[in-house]
Amino acid sequence: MNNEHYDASDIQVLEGLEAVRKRPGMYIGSTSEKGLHHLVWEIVDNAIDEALAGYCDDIEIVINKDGSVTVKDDGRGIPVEIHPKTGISTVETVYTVLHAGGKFGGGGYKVSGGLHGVGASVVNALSKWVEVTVYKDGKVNYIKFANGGYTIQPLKVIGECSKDRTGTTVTFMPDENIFRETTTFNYDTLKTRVRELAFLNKGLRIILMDDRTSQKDTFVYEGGLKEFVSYVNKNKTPIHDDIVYVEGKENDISIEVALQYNDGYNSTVYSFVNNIITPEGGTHEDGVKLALTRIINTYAKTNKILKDNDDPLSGDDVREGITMIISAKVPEPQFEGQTKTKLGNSEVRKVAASIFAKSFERFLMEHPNDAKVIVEKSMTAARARIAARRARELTRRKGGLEVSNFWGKLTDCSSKDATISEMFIVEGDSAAGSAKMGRDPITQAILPIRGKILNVEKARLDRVLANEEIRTMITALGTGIGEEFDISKLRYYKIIIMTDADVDGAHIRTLLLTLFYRYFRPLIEGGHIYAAQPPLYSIKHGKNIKYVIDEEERDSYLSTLPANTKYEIGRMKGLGEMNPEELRETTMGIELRTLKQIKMEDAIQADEIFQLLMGEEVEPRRKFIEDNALNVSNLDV
Ligand code: 0RA
Repeated sequence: MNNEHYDASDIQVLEGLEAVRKRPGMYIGSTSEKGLHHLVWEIVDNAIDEALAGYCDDIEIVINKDGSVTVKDDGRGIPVEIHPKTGISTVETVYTVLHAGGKFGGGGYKVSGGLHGVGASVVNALSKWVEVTVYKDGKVNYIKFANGGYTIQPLKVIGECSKDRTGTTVTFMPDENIFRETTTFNYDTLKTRVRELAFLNKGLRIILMDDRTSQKDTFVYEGGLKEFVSYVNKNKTPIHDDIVYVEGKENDISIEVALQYNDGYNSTVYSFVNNIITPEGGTHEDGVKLALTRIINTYAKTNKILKDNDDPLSGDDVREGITMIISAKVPEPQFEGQTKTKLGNSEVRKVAASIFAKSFERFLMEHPNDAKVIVEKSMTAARARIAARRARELTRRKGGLEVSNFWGKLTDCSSKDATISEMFIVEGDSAAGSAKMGRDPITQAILPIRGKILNVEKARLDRVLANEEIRTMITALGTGIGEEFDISKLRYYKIIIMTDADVDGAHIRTLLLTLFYRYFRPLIEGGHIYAAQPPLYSIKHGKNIKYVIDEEERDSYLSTLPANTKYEIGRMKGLGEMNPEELRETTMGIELRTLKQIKMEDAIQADEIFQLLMGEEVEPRRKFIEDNALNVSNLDV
């Protein structure tokens, strides 16, 4: 450390970074793989801000051979002159003073990065070393930090460059003492987000490179959100050709929307604020949805498609089969909601609604054929909604969504405490029989299902509700479905899918996951859905028998046995062939079982994969299977 360079005020600065190192989770969410990748986004956000301000067209992100990451932009370059408040260069200030980011840029800077946006100094605090090079005014400026933010080389000019060359290049090496799980960057994780950022910032070119593997991708979308919608719809069948595209700005709030309808029944709406996804929606999304419903109703009435005594089309009706992406840029976003991902600024609702309404109304007038298809789709959805309501009212009179022989199907647990209760959804009657005898009757309920349930990806709500098997499940879960879903009524905190370890079992599990994803998503988000892991092999040696769930576990267990041990490996058959004790010991009992918790990291990717695996289009599915077949071992025939 260069002592001469530090004075009393620097002590405070370093205390700030020390606070980041003590509680990294407060600044980057966690120190897991996700938190590690967050470092890249903090740096990239700064470059994107420079792009949004109109000074930068190209961003390059490189995973270097040594595992560090470089982010290079062609913006104006971080200011290098002495900062009046700190007495050190502005670039050093930005990298060493917590929360310095926006304040030092002056008016208007820092639109993006709304959620965490704490920036460069946090990355510095959590890195082994950071190098920053600024190209500006014909000079190449260089500064280096190490060991969590200490300046080991104060800013100095190390060369000259052409007067028109400007920009900032940052390289950082994450600190393995902070990121104890992993410090290895994942190319595909970066790629997904980089593609999204390119969609969200039209015309911006982002190059992603991996020097470890020589992979490289360039993302630039002149069409912005319009191309984002095409991308999301790539495995769906659109019902009109022209994508609706709206862009506008009022009172410093920019709104951009693109949408297109497909022949499916799901509504896929993604909204963003300052480039950050808002899974809980908020005022920007509300405004656009309100306007969509209003304009379609007005159009349907004016054109006498909707009669005077018809019920108006509901929000759900006009969003059936829609793919819509909303991107708002808001100067001072306020985030609310459980996960702080819901936009709260009330002024945005009106701006979003008015900008969208004007353009969408015009789109419908100028594209009468598209308008007709869209309105008719909404009308059909409304009819199905009314039919579904009648079906529900009918069954409700018989008592809830109850199915005639429901209580004969479910073997409930005796505890009424949902937090300790588990429901096993079990494939096949004989497996369910063993499960009933092998369970803990106080906390474990058994619901048998017979083979393949309805694929809800290809059915509308009325058909889903008419399906016996699914109704049994809804009654058992207790939460209700669709508009009536209420998580506080959940009867089991763990819902465990228990299917055979073969292809049919995997298919049934996927069908169940599709149902949970489309109709009970909060159960996935809340971590309530699990997959049981029935063993694939048994290893007998002497009097011992050990069950393992895959080849890897088998081999690692075998390697622990003394060299001359005699053992016998058995391939387990289906769940139905295990006796109750085996089932309890290997798969159900909380002492020895392993459960896989089903998680959803990225809603956009999850949607894509469900559509691909379960949707109407066959060709993309065939291709996916072909591309992935080599990754699959152990295919039962
Ligand atoms: C504030 C003011 C100016 C540039 C920047 C910030 C800036 C910051 C970053 C961070 C990464 N890349 C960046 N590029 C620019 C303008 C300074 C001037 O006009 O001299």
